[in-house]
Amino acid sequence: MVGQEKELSKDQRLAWFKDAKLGIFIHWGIYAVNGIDESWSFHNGYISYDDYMKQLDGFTATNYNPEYWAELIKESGAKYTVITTKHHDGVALWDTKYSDLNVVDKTPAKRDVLTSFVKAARSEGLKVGLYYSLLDWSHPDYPNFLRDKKRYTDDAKRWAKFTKFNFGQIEELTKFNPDLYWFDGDWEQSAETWKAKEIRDLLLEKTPTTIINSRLQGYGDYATPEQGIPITKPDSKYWELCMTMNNSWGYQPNDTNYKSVNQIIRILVDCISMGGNLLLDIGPKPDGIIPQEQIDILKGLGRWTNKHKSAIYGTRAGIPFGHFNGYTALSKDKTILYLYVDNKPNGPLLIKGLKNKVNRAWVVGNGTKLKTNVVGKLYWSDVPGLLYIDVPEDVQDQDVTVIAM
Ligand code: JFZ
Repeated sequence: MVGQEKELSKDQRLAWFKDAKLGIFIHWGIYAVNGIDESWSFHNGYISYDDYMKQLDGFTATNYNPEYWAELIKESGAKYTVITTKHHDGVALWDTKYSDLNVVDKTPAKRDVLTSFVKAARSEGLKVGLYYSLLDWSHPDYPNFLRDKKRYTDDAKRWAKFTKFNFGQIEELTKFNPDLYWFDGDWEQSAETWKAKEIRDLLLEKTPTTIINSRLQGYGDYATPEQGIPITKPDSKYWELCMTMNNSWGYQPNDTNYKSVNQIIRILVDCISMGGNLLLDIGPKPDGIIPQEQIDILKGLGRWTNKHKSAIYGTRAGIPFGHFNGYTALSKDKTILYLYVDNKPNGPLLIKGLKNKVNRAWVVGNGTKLKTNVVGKLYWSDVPGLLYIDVPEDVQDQDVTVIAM
């Protein structure tokens, strides 16, 4: 049609996402004040709604340094970041004109903390994703409120008012031109009730390059398996595992059950080997300080990702498990096979049954050429039956050694 751009294909829009492999999720909200579950704590009755909302008075953002956040996220090796612009509690991090339940009007922070983060993240070259809860347990025209307590059922007028509000806030977010939308809370209504298709159309009209997660009732672009390590490859070309560092999304000082850097690297490698991304969550304090344990994890990850760039970004899922006792991935052009060695090998690595000729093997991050020993090579072929690779101790990584071949 004349004067109309052809819509970008899904593959074009998701190309950067497919290559990104690591993103950092940020759950920042008033729940960090008491260090309790985001939104769910009042929904499930662990705290009254009014007491939950008293946390507004403690959200100061006094030490909030969005440039530092962005630097740290970049340093971790992440290519994108997703921030909670509004969780189920309805408290917006930006200066929304559709409700005064936002950190500008209702907290001592007294300012929009979202705009500055988006700007800082973009200047670090990070793609920016906005998390937005479709359901809003604070809005007087939203039907569900506390568990077992409903405001109304079947009131088309009130739902229409809520829909107008929801589209208003979503339209405000489109002004950021997000690279990604991360919807949540879709399970309480149907696609038709949310007007999920209209939401999708609006987002793509405003930002034709944007991508949308799966929690938009079937109108998303990629799958979002949550927590629990994906045991098998998700049935989707594009996916992202989102995961906490401890057991909480937001800041909870009592939760000290952090995974080690080594564990997180192995989970990242698990995702990479299956062609997906890891979206790793941090939960800053109400004053904007990122807890030290989380900083240490981001930096620890950064040490490993920085050393192994070629074996992370732009890679594709690896070969079937039967060939190698560990995780593998392939380069985009499928000429390089990466082996992730997540324990100290007690002898040479064994790769079996490859159908390709192996020219050389080396250690990613320091380039050391490795000795290979082919056993069982067929007389009429260059293809090895059993291929042994020696990985001397002094070239091994403290966490996961990566061999390229
Ligand atoms: C949602 C939120 O309710 C939660 O507070 C947090 O923000 C998390 C990232 O997302 O929780 C979900 C959503 C979907 C599933 C599980 C928890 N799910 O599909 O299994």
